[in-house]
Amino acid sequence: NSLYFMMDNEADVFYRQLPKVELHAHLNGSVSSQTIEKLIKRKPHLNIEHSMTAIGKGQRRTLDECFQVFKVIHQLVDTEEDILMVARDVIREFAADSVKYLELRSTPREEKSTGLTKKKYIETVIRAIQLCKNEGLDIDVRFLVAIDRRNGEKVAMETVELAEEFLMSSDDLVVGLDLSGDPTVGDGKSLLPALQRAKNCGLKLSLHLAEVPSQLEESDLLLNLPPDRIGHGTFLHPEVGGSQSLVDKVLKNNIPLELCLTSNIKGQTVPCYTEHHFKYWYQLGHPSVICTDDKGVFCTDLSQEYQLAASTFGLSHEAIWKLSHQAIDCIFAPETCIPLTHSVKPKASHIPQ
Ligand code: 6MZ
Repeated sequence: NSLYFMMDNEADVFYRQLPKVELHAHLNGSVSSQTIEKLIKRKPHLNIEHSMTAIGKGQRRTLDECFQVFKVIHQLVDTEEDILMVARDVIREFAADSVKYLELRSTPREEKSTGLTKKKYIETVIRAIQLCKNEGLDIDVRFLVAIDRRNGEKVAMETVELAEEFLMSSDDLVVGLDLSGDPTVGDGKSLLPALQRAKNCGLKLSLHLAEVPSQLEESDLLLNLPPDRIGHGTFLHPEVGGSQSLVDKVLKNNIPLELCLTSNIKGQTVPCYTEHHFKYWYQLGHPSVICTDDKGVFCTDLSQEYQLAASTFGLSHEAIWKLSHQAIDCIFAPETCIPLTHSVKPKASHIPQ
């Protein structure tokens, strides 16, 4: 499969220049190799090598091994200063890839040894977003506070309460909540009260659903909320062991899917690009948004993900424009405060014939 050997970050100019919307990007999974180098220099005593923080070209890992990689990165990012640098670098990199609207998500962490608190964590990400805005970068950035499912219902509820505070005070920068973390750990059902509370207070919900086959019962319950967007949804449809009733719930509520091709291949939840569930949902005409997931860990970027979708599924440049443009309908920022239609809307003259 020649696609498989595509050089990292090699997307051609059409995809690079395409104005894009990124809706599924975990902050600490998005750290580039350049930023990792800076972090390693700051913390030489950890003896972390770059090979421990990224899954390179042609490599695959089990999903479990992917989650070990995040633990290594978390060791490198444990102060306010680190978070500020990481968030600014990640935003600049997305902007340089012609991403015009970005929703970053991250799990607030507390680090007793450095004095980092969950509240400071969120404040620091917000400060990074504001600094990037002041720099004049052509990108509109919002933040989703993430719940790591392995931490259980109490932490989930505390996270929702924290997110609620920022929903009121962050000038519309905090717009929602993400449920993520190792899908083989924890119980989504027990998190329902926290998620319901988040929904009731106006936080938009993006939930990782059916990322692994064992999550179907839980996904069925979580779909009843319903969430505003679904992360991955790899095993929802009947062709891969899901069910028509799960698909019907997604269709009935018109819940967009955030689809991350390289992540699913490298994490081995999907056997090859041609079998990616993008095909199933795209053929149904269901809102499907191409995203990166963890551009640093999986050595990709959004241009490359669009190019992979195009070459795998035979999509024309025009179809790719449309796909990218339709992502605007799935963003969480309130419509009143986005100048997006100006910056993202493709001009007809830009679409190659
Ligand atoms: C589920 C994932 C993920 O929050 O420290 N995360 N959760 N599935 C995935 N598919 C590969 N990729 C990343 O970023 C890292 C965290 O994001 C979640 C995990 O909880 C991971 O620890 P933050 O910025």
